[in-house]
Amino acid sequence: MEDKYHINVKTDALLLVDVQRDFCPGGALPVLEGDEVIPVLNKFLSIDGLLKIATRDWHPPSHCSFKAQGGQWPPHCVQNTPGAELHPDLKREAIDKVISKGTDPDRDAYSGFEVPELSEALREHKIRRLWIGGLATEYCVRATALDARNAGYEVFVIADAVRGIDVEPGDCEKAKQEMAEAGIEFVQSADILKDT
Ligand code: VGL
Ligand code: ZN
Repeated sequence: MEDKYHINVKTDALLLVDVQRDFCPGGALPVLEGDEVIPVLNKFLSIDGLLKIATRDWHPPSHCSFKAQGGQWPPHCVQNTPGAELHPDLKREAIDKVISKGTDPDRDAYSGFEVPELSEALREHKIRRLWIGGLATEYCVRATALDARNAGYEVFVIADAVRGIDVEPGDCEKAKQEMAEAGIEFVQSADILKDT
């Protein structure tokens, strides 16, 4: 196996994007098969010594992205509601840090890098590479991965640990192409975890 698909716990971090109840089946803005990312991500959450950071969409009740305010989405991930919780099947106790985004009522924030705390934590731990999984592929995963790349990180998306919404058919595929063109690699979890 190529070395680059080995996780190096010293300089790599796992970044989980918005693995919340509302983005999973039964939630307010469900992503098809969104919960299927959970068993895959739980394997990465079991890796000792790896820095594990999760973002969560954490909106005030009258967030600008909600339809009542003229936005695109049904109300979702409203602060302190059950739908905003990280999914209970996720190995939540292994997560080192949870970063809330989308908290400003007047601004959407698809990327975790809009919150300075994320870069600060990565810098503090001298992280150089990110393994990213979560929801949704063409929104928050895309925005987070592209920002990470622009910030100079080496970025891998765990291909079987992301799912998208596809508001228009092909949206997900387009986002994947865009990420690939930015130098982001898509890797199957089995190829990463083969010999861990
Ligand atoms: C997201 C739509 C609205 C996401 C967040 O996490 O991808 N998508 N808010
Ligand atoms: Zn949102």
